[in-house]
Amino acid sequence: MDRSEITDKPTIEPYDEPTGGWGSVKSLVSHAAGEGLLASTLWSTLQKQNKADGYACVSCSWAKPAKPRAFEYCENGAKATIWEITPKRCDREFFARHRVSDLLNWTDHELEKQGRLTTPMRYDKSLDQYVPVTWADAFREIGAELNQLDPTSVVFYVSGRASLEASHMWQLFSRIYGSNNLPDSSNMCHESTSVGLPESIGSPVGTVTIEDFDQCDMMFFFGHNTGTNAPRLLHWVHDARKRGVPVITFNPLPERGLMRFKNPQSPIEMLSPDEGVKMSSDYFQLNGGGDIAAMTGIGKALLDLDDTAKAAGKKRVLDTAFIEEHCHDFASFEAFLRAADWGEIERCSGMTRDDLEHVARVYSKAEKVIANYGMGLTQHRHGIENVQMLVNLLLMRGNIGKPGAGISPIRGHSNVQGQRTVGITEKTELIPVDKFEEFYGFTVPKEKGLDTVEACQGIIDGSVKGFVALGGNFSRAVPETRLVEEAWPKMRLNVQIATKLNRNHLLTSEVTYILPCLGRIERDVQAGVEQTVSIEDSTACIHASNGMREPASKELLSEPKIVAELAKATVPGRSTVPWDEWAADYAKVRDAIERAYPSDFKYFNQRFRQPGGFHRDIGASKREWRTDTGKANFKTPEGFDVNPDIDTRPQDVLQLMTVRSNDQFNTTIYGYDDRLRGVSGTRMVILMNEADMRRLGLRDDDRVDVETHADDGVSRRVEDYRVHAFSVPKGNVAGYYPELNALMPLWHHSRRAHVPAAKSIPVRLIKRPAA
Ligand SMILES: Nc1nc2c(c(=O)[nH]1)N[C@H]1C(S)=C(S)[C@@H](COP(=O)(O)OP(=O)(O)OC[C@H]3O[C@@H](n4cnc5c(=O)[nH]c(N)nc54)[C@H](O)[C@@H]3O)O[C@H]1N2
Ligand SMILES: Nc1nc2c(c(=O)[nH]1)N[C@H]1C(S)=C(S)[C@@H](COP(=O)(O)OP(=O)(O)OC[C@H]3O[C@@H](n4cnc5c(=O)[nH]c(N)nc54)[C@H](O)[C@@H]3O)O[C@H]1N2
Ligand SMILES: [Mo]
Repeated sequence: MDRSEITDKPTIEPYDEPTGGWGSVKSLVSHAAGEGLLASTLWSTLQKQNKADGYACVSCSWAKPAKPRAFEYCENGAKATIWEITPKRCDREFFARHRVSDLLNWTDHELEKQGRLTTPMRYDKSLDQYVPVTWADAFREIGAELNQLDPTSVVFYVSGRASLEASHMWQLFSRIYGSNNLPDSSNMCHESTSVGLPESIGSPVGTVTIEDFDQCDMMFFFGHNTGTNAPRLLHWVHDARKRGVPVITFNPLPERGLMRFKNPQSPIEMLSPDEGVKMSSDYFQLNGGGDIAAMTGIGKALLDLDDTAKAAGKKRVLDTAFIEEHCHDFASFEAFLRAADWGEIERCSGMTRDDLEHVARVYSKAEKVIANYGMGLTQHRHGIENVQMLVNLLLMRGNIGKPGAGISPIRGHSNVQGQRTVGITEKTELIPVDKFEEFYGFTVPKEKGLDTVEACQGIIDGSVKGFVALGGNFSRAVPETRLVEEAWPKMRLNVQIATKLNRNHLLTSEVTYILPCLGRIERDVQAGVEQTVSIEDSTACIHASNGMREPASKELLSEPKIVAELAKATVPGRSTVPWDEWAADYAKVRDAIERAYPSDFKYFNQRFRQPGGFHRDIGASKREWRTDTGKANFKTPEGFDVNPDIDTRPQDVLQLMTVRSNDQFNTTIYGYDDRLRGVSGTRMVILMNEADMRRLGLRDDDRVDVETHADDGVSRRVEDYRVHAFSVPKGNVAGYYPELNALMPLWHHSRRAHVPAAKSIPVRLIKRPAA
């Protein structure tokens, strides 16, 4: 049951204030008070957030500049900090008071709200309770259990927060044990990027640095809610707008952050009565899934401009020298653009030809262009094609591999990008197999492991028997909630290394453990010495992170320590990895990372503390194309269809995008307000176009059940949502993740990349009789 609604009188009203501003300050103060956190403690902690001698924020992955602002944090980063340093404790007394079957009726918010986990716990089936266990017993039993299982039937999930050190150790442990089943949250997030960009430009990550943001003369934003999910980036957008740089945004929803912004760190702006800076010079509410069509229109209009320039003997609009020297197969792409039909482009994108031609004209005048994007592009059936299409647009005008320009996937979790860099992947071709085998004297299993979608499939069909998680809330984040939750107890082993209690911990298996760990903001002392960890941000820059707070409990162990102990208990003597030495001194893990990945991590220990961190070696940003053709590849999409394999023609089928509120971090729900969209007091709402409401006989506040439109024999339904008119294109509806994941079919994912297509779920609304 999902009791996400906490007030009887939720409200949904237009929110006209800019992002930042006093609303943001008020929200922070009330969150700190709600957690019982002293304001002085919060402010003294925040002074160190994203500073070279401090800790890397546990919220988003946006870049951390060498010269930080006095307050290099944002409303949502501060909320994440409050949530981690809360004085509340979910301790052994809590578990003694509550049965697991009762806790299963609690909301995500109520569960995490109990505070930090303090003690290792083991599930006791006869009591239906978690009971305390010693670390030694936990490691011994988990090791013995793992050795009873076929390694290929065990999944080692990682959420994107764990450090480079913990992540590198984790994947070695899993592979020595015999499993390449290393899905991570990236599988649900930017995997469309990780598959799409290498094919296009030979780099799995973006090509921009923050210096590029200072120099660009135009920016695109596709499908990213920057004001909520990477708010610090707004400072760079703000600066660019003050320089007169055009920023053109494509998003079905009117997201405040990219409309108006007031810098909460600028007293002058805060005190001025005006409405804040207009962040997007043009904001287009295109159809959900309409991006390929829109980008085709822009590309087609660029060709027209180029034809005209060429005929008049003027400077070409296409960067023909770049295309000639650096690109492969422009001809097929050009043919696709020329053949595309404007009527079809307008219908699929929901934009007019005039608007698309306007965008092309603005783009044709800019010399240094950055294209930013988020889940609005990656979480679709054609997620890869979306990403590659955006690269195509940049390539047409030579906007990759020069200062001030490039492709900018805005990553999610604070170290999700880095985890891939140091070996977290189910694909063995992406890791230095020979080196691991040579350095540590074991044989890396060669068959591909399970990604997130495949792991869910295995849990549902019973072939996955064990699940070990380094953070995250897997069952809640993935599609097909009902089937995954029903199948979970059939597994033999469930081990969750975590900081806060969540629903996945309550899906018990035969043997179930919660292992509480230090958070990144906490001091981590090993062998008497304070340790530093490291993370990679969205711009492929590696930073040090030093914990500063006292640990939430004396019993907590660090993630590297837990991984080392699990490995010692499970695979003793099966490799020469010096687990104890590594757990006692993380600098040694960094040396090991440098040995395995010398070009990215040269002089790792010497460089990672420097302000601003150091950059990885990204070939495409130097116009070295590490692709199959040795050039940047234009990739031609198949067509514009959002749901190519579902018949969405029936009139009552709507396309649901599941998004984050301003009051959550993924499955962590801080509260029930989404201030920037004017929603307060509820998460159980479907935002929809007024014309669709009339057509379907619905009015504001009517109650509906929502059902997935799919012909696969599985029933998927959520109940008792309220509908509300909102500014969203016809045919599209929006609501909140993770509650709506129950509607997402497992097979409904980005083709090839397997990112669940959370932004284009075909649904029907069924009106409930008035209560
Ligand atoms: N405070 C906070 N910060 C976070 C997170 C959080 O939950 N809270 N999560 C972190 C993580 S893991 C991630 S991955 C990122 C996520 O950051 P975002 O990528 O911003 O994620 P979403 O909230 O899913 O929002 C996606 C945006 O895409 C738009 N959109 C939906 N469908 C389409 C479409 O078809 N086309 C276009 N052009 N736009 C579309 C939506 O309206 C929305 O504005 O944020 C990270 N940072
Ligand atoms: N429908 C829909 N589904 C989605 C998405 C969507 O937009 N729509 N977005 C997808 C995306 S982009 C992502 S990234 C996934 C997120 O999926 P996950 O990364 O699995 O989920 P989180 O909610 O970030 O995980 C929260 C839990 O992590 C634990 N935790 C927090 N800090 C730490 C720490 O320092 N160490 C450890 N060990 N544990 C810690 C806490 O116990 C907390 O309960 O969800 C995906 N699912
Ligand atoms: Mo993510």
